[in-house]
Amino acid sequence: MTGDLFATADPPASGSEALGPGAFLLHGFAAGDAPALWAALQPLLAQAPLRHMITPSGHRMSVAMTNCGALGWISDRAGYRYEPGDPQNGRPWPPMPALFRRLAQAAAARAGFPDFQPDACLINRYAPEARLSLHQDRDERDLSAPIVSVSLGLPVIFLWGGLKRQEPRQRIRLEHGDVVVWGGPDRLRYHGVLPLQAGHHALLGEQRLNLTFRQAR
Ligand code: MD3
Ligand code: FE
Repeated sequence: MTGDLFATADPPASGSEALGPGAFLLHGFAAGDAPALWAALQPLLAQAPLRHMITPSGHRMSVAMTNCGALGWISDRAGYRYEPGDPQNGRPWPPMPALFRRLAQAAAARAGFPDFQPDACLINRYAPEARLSLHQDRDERDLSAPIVSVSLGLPVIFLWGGLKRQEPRQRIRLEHGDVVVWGGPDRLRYHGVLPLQAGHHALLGEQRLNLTFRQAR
C-alpha cells in the first residue's frame, strides 16, 4: 500500500448544499481565509467602529454594525439606506479589502452568479444574546444581484422564511467559515438570526461576525 496517508481522515467540512433554487450554502468555503479575514478586519474596525444602530421606530439593534466598501448600509430615525460614509462621524467607510471582494466573487461564481460586483460590505457583530429579527433585504437598487454572506466565529441558528412574513421558517445552523449565496427567487425571502448562545471560538473569542456583500447600486 502506497501513500494513502489520509484515507481514513475526516473529510473536510466542504461541499455545497442547495437551500433553494437561488440559495447555496457553501460549507467551510471561507474557513481557509478566516485568519486573513480576521487580520484585515482589525484596522478596518479601528477606522469604522462597530455601533448599535437605531431603527426608524427608535429601537437600538442588539447587533453592532459597520461597513466597508464604496457604500454602507445604515439605519437611523430617518430610515434604512446606503451611505458613502458613516453619518455619525462624517468619515467615508474604509475601502473593501481585495481579499474580501475576491472571496465574495468566487462564492457568487460558484453559485452561478459570475457577474457579481459587490460595492458594499455590511459587518455584523453578535455578542451573546444578540439577534436579528425577521426582515427582508430590499434596500439595494438591483435585486437581481445576489447577497453573499460569510460567517465567522461562534455558530448561530439562522431563520429562513418565505416571501411573506407569515410563512413557516426553516432553521439552518451557520458555522465559522460558511458562505451562503442568496439570489434569484430566494433573494427576497424573509430571514433572521436567533439569539447568539455564549461560547468560545478559537480565532474570534466570544462573538460571531457576519459579513454580507451587496451590490447596492
Ligand atoms: C437571505 N444578516 O445583514 S446572513 C443582514 O447573520 C442579515 O448577520 C444575517 O440578514 C447575519 O441583512 C444573515 C444571511 C443572509 C443575508 C442576506 C439575505 C440571508 C439572506 C438576503 C436575502 C435572503
Ligand atoms: Fe438580511
